[in-house]
This record gives sequence, C-alpha cells and structure tokens, in this order.
Amino acid sequence: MDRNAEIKRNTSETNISIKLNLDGLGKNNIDTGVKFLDHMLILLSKHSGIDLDIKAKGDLIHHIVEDVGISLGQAISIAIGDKKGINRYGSAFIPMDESLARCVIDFSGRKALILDLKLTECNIEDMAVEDILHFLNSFAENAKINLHLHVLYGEDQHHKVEAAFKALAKAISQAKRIVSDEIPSSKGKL
Ligand SMILES: [Mn+2]
Repeated sequence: MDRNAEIKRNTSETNISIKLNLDGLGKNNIDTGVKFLDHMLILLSKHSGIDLDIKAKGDLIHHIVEDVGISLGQAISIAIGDKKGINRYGSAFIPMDESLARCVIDFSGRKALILDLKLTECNIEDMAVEDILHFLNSFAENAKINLHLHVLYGEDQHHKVEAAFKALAKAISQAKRIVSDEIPSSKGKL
C-alpha cells in the first residue's frame, strides 16, 4: 500500500507544491523562501521518516507559512488514508540542549490543539513567533489530528522550537506506523 500524497495549491497569495511519502527514509528537498521554516520542515522530514518535497512562493511570509501548514496537513491526511492498521497515537519527549519538548498526537480525524512553546521573543531568525504558532494550528486542522505540544522548559527560543518540531516528528513516526490490519477505533471508523 502506497501512502503518498501530492498537493498543488495556487492562490492569488501563494503557490505551493508538496510531494510526500509517509513510508520514506526522511529524504527531503524543501524551499519555502523562509529559512527557519525550511529548517523546521527538514527536521520534521528527517526525524519522522517522511520523504518530503516542498516548494513555496508567495507575497508575504505570513501567507506562505499558513498555506504550507494547510497543504502539509492536507498531504498527511490524504496519505494516511483510511488509517487501517496504524498505531494512531504517538508521543515523544525530545531535548535540544537546555530545552525539553513533549508531543502527544492522535490521528483521530478531528482537530484539537493544545500548544505552549514558552516563546517570549517576537522573532526567531526570519520567522515571527506568531507565524510559528499559526503554522502548527493550520497543520493540526488540516491533518485532522489532536496535537498536544509543549515545551516544558528552556532558554534559547531557537532550541525550544527545534525541540518541539523534533518531538512532533517522532510522535508522527510512531502514530503512522502500521501495527495491525484493523482500523484502531471501537467505532470502526476514524
Ligand atoms: Mn537549529
């Protein structure tokens, strides 16, 4: 069973194209024009084992970040398909130097987002903190997942976000894994 997705999203604000293979090796080719977002998406691919190609262009950083979050969430949702046999849940604690992040997810088919990255600065590299939070919101909504993502403690803003994205990657890696031949819900549908 191939668990792939291809998304092309063209609006008056942005042009996004995504190719994704859930059962890859973490290979990636990513260029959104936003360096810190590229850095986080490369980590996400690498540590989740998802092959990911993303090309994005747009008028404003906020629009690019939002539309990449939407498109990547849609690609995950398409690729995970009917969720037959998946582990469904995933969790991870990941440190990055002095920072520690915890991520718990459920491929439930519904969005919930509980998010606290303990960010205090307005910008990290070339991204506004509010755009990082906006990306995760758009992603969770379109991937239709419960996403509980917390930085428990830390000092450096870059480290906090990096730990959070690595924890998200490891949680997805666990949740997407095929562990049975049944849909993991007592309702028989996810
Ligand atoms: Mn880094």
